Amino acid sequence: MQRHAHPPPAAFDLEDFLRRSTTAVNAALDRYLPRPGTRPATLHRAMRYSLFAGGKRLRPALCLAAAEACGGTWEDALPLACAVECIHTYSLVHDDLPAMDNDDFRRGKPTNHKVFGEGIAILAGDALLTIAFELVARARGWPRYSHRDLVRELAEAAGSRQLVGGQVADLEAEGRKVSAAHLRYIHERKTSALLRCAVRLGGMSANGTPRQLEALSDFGYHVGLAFQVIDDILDVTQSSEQLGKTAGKDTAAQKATYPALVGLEKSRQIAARLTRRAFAALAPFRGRACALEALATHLLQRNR
Ligand code: GRG
Repeated sequence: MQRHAHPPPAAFDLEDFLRRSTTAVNAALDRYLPRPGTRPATLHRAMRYSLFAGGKRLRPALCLAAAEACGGTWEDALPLACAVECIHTYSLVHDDLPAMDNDDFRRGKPTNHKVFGEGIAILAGDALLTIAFELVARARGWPRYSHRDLVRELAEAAGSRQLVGGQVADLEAEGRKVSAAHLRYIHERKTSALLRCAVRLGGMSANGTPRQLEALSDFGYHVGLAFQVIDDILDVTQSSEQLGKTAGKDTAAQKATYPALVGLEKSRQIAARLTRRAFAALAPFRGRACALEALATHLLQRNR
């Protein structure tokens, strides 16, 4: 019998939560993005093409769930949840470029540069990155967190020491033997930083206390690491159809991954251990973080 990493959250309907959060996020993104016909129309169509290509919307869901845990509203958190999704989508568009991972499929569709050409794909990524900060400016400020704090939070997570830095380390590790410590360094930056940022921004949108923000950081950090370990496992165990992106690319590109370093079984144990650490971080919420708990379980058990 499969042992649970932790008790599954009782009586929380995650499917319903994800359906509602995805609907709310999609509607907000549609409102925030320039209409597809706005000049230059090709650029705006390209931005919308990747943004509405069917991503799982996990980062915005984490942001909204964190806002709930701190007693906030979705309405206040939505601009920030959408900002994170814009950054995430930009990173995927650029990651798929021939100069990077050179991928033809993403979110079950041809990649942005396959449809719009490399030049427009680069610019669509640039514009998605930029609009994220416009969305932060649209959020309200809170007594504990000004716009300056929100901008800094997002910029640090997306910048050269985190997301982009992680991508550089990932590129440089290709074809090389890396230690477990270096692999963690890469995962902290290229994946965990933005998930951590998503939950922190959710907490900030609810004017969360410093203690709550600390707990969310700890949760986001561990859930983010688990997310990438699972992503690496799925790359070798699932089909391209199931994932909506080319499976088996990590092995082909000789990427540094946990399955390559320690094998599948040990990787699964590592992901479960990281998820348990994420659960433990939620203790200060005393049961008010059931959406976050359910999401952490879901991220560990996902198959795409
Ligand atoms: C600056 C040129 C330039 C490029 C930056 C920062 C960057 C490119 C890429 C980020 C690296 C990256 C793609 C990390 C992987 C994170 C990850 C596991 C993404 C998949 O997330 P899901 O499964 O995807 O949530 P969906 O499509 O469902 O949103």
